[in-house]
Amino acid sequence: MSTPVAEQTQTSKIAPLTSLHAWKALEAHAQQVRGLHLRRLFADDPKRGERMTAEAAGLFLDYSKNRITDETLRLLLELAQESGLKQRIEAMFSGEKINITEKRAVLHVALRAPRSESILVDGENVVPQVHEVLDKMTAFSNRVRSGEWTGHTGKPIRNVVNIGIGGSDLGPVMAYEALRHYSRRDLNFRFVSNVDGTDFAEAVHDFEPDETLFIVSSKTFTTLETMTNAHTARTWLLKGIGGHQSSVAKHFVAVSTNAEEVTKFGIDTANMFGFWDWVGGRYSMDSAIGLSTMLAIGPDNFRAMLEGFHAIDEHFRTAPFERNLPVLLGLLSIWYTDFFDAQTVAILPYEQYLKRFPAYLQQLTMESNGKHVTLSGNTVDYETGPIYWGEPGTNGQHSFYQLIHQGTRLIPCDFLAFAKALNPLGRHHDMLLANVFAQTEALAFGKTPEQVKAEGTPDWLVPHRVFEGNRPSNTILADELTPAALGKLVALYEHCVFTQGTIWQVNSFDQWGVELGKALAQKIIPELESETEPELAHDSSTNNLIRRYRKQKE
Ligand code: G6Q
Repeated sequence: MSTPVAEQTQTSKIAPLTSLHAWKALEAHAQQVRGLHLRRLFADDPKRGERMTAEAAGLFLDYSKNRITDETLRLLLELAQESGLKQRIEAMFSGEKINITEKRAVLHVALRAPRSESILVDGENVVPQVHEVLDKMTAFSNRVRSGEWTGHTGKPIRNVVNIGIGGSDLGPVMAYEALRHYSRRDLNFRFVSNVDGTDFAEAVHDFEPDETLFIVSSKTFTTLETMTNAHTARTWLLKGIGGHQSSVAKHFVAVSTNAEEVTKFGIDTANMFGFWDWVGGRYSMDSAIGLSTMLAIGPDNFRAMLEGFHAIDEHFRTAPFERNLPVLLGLLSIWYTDFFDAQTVAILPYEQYLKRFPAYLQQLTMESNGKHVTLSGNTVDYETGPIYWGEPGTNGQHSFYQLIHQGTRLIPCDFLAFAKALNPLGRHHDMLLANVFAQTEALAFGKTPEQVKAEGTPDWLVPHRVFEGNRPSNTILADELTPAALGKLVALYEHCVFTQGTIWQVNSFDQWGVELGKALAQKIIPELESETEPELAHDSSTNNLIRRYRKQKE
């Protein structure tokens, strides 16, 4: 049997990462650079802050405050070349089945391809299908937003509840929060994901069933949490509307790849919005999974978001690596993860609307690159996906920034900010941005004992008030948080993840750890629910916890 092309691209042509010339050179180079301070690097090159920048589609990246020299960059770029990044990008964009463990193409880029483009999967152009679904979403959104779509009692929809989890929740929640400024304020949007009944109960507690639309978002339509919440929602609706089964069609729509299960649930497939197995959950916020986003911000804004995504897709595919934003971001994170033992990356948006962006990126990055086996099935002997985390600024400054400034760990940070405020209020925005610039400056340059003493600090207090500096950060500046800007930012990180995954030689597109979670509880559920004392065959701790719970819940 011949090896599929995608496998050849990654597994047979590329030598193990640590045997690559650039990798070995980086190991040696890291020893020399480790002792270099950003103070020195900036002092030696007065133009560094202007030179080490790159711009694409209105996103400006300043990466000068990183612990790198021109040589570091040269070697990292060589690593990208040697790792076959260019070929791998082409393989993704041309629909090759690069998700080898699930034998699937990876084509979230097709979700934002213009109508005129052609992307083939198994010989079929998928772009027309993408636009067909977008058009269906548009027609539906217009009907709901105009009040033409009415509920069972003839009232227009005022409340929209997205039921989904993981990739079918985090993107919709993040996008709704991020683009709230553009959303219809007379429509309420809520998101139910957790199987904890509180999530559903709180989401609907002030809603009238006959004004509420549920979007059941689930690629597989079999996910325990989502299906449990969907059934609870149906019961809630029917109870509130007097048990009329026919009301389900007016109050439930589905976003799924599984028409059979959607029909079984009782949703008419006419009200089902499809997507495809080549869209991974965490890469799906711009597919029909974004239906709640479109309902909130309207079809035109949704399409503007897609154009933003597409602009960065084109940039990623065509820009030389030394000016390629996702490639640069990806390479810098590899530099710290593998050569500085950094374990995390902090995402710090100085934009209140992006408050869920770090949570969104946690899934995108950690589910994609939280892998320890290469595409050829070997265990890696280097670190892969770092932990992504963060909070919006300036709030984080009053809590965990202490550790970033003066702790013992190296935490590379991405600062995100916008030149224009969506809610300009007095001096607020200048203050906000002043904090971004001040933080990156303080992290990089710190404060020496001499400077602290010169401020009149008593000797005993000096060590406590010294800031070593040399803490790396990127600053990403854009003009204004528009739908297009959000699309650009998400695509930037999607392709950064792709760059990392390619170099680490892992499959960024499967999630067997998540699949495990989906199966694990199934065995225990009947043991918790059974009327009679179940025979338990777990370890003694799990057996004991189950018995205790059964007793306590009575
Ligand atoms: C995403 C993951 C995972 C998935 C959820 C929901 O990449 O695969 O987070 O999105 O488990 O799955 P369903 O959409 O099938 O319900």
